[in-house]
Amino acid sequence: MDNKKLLDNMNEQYNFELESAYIYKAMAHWCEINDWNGYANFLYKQEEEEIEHADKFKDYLLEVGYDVKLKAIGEPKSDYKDLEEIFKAALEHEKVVTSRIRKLFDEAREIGDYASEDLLSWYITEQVEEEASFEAIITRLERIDGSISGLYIFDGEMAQRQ
Ligand code: OFO
Repeated sequence: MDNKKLLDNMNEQYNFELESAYIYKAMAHWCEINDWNGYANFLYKQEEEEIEHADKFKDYLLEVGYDVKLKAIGEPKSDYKDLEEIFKAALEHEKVVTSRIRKLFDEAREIGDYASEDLLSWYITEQVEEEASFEAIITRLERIDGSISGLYIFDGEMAQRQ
């Protein structure tokens, strides 16, 4: 592992964050199509957050003189059974992100790249929040257990995410 390889891997993660945004956008579309506008709002905000995560990598890579590259993004899953399936898929996705970030952090540490390590530690903290937020939603949906009135009340709360 050298610095160039680490930056290549961070460029991959830049693209992966954009892919995350695309996945959440598709989930939000499913919610809107199924008239769950509050859950859709939450997921569109999540999409925006992923773009911010992506841009943080992009800004850093440009700052250190790396030739940032965009890659093709695959078609995201668009067919879901219900809201629980969506948010469980989101949590699983976040777990993948967490393991990728940890791997990058280990690589930065291994080569003594303090600046990259510092940037990646921000993402490590952010991932704790990301996973906790989806876990809380899943717990709530499990408690609601398919009750339409419960789902509507929660939809109203999800509409509040700024
Ligand atoms: Fe959802 O944390 Fe970025 O990808």
